[in-house]
Amino acid sequence: MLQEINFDGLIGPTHNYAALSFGNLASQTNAGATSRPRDAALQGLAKMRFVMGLGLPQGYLLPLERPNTVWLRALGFSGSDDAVCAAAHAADPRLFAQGCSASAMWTANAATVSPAPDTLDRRTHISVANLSRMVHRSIEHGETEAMLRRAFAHPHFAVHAALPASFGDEGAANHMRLAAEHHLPGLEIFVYGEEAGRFPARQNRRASEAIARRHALDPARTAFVAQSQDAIDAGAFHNDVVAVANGRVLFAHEQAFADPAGLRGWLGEAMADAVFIEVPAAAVPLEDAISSYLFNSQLLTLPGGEMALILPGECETCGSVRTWLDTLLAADTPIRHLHFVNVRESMRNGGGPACLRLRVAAAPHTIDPRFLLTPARADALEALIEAHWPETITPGDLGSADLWGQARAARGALLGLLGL
Ligand code: SUG
Repeated sequence: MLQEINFDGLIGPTHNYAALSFGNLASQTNAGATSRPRDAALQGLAKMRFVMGLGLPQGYLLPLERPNTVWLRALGFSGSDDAVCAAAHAADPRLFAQGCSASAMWTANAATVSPAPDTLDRRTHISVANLSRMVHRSIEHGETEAMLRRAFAHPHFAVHAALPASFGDEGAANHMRLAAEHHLPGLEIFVYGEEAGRFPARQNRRASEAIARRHALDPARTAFVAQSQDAIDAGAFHNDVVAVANGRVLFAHEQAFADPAGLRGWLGEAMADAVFIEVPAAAVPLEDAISSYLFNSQLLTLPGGEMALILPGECETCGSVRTWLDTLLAADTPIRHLHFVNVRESMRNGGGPACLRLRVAAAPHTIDPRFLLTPARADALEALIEAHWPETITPGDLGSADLWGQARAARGALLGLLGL
C-alpha cells in the first residue's frame, strides 16, 4: 500500500549565508551572518525524528559534494581539489560561494513527484528539477538525479532528468496534490510565476506543462495556476511559501494565487469535498505570512486520520499568525494539531519545514533502505554530525582549506556510514 514518505534533506557541512538568492528575503537579509552547520543539521534531524515519532515513515536525501570542484574545473580552474578551490576563491569569491552552497538541503526543490495512482502507466514519476534560475541551485540536478535513481531504482518508479534550462523548474515547491487518501487518484496543481515583477519568477508555466506531459497526467485532473504578482513581489519566491496541500485540504493565503476564485471553482468541480482554507490578509498580512513561513508548514495526515501542521517556531512569536492559528484550531476543519519545530538555521536562508522535505507516496519496501530513517540510524547520524560538521562558518571561512577538508571528510564519513 502506498504511504506518504517525507524525504528530508540532511543539511550539509558547508551550510552558510552567502545571499545567493535574489528575491528570497531571508537569504538577502542574512548576508554575511555566521552560520552554524552542526546546529542546522541537528535541527533538521530532530524534525525528522519528530515526524517519525508521529508514526509516519521518514526518509532523507544526502548533501551534495561541496565545494563543487567538478563544476569549478568545468569553469577552468585546475590542479588538486585544494588548488582548484584556492584559485576559484581568489579569482571570484561569489562564484566560489555558489559552488559551496548546501542548498540541496531544500529537497522540496529536488524534483516533482506524481504518485502512481495519478499517472497513465501507474508508475510513480519523478522529474528532477533544473533550478536554472539561480546559479548555485542550477548545479544541483546532476548529483540529485544520480541519488534519486539510486533511492528509487525499483521499476515502480520512473525518474526523469531535469528539463532543459530554458524553462525554470523548481520542483515540488510549486506543485500541490490533493487526494482523498494518498493511495487514491488525486488532483495535481502546478503553480507558476510570470516574469513581471521586481523579483525573478522561478517556475515557468512551460516547465510545469512539460512535467505534466512527461508524467502522463490526466488533463481533467491537472491544473496550471498562476502565482499572484503580489506574493512574488512580497518575497514568495516559491508557491510553498504561501500555500500547502494535503489530503482534501488546500491551505493558502488569500493573496497566493492570481485567480483564487477560478481555482476554487475548478477544485469544487474536480473534488466535491475539497476543503479550501483561505487565510485572509486582514487576519495575516502577506508580510507576516512570509516572515513567519506559516504556509511552509508540513501538513500531515496522522495514522489516525486527523491532520497536523508542523510549523516553524517563528509562527509562535508572530502575533497575527498565533492568533489566527487559535482560530483555525477552534474551527471545524481536518487540521486538529499544531506542532512547532526549530529549523532556525534553515529559515535564515528562506527554508522552512516544508522546504526541507520531498513527499513521495510509495510503498516503503520499493525504496532503497539506505535512504529510510530508523531510530538507530538517527542516533548514528547524530553522532556523525556531532563529530564532523563544523560548528560555525563565517564568510571568511569559505576560503579556508581547513573547511574544504572538513567538508570532504564529513561527506566521506556519511557515505561510509550509509554504505553508499
Ligand atoms: O532557493 N535559499 C533557497 C531556499 C529554498 C526554499 N525552498 C522552498 N521554498 N521550497 C532558495 O532560495 C539561499 C542560499 C544562500 O543565500 O546562501 C538559498 O538558496
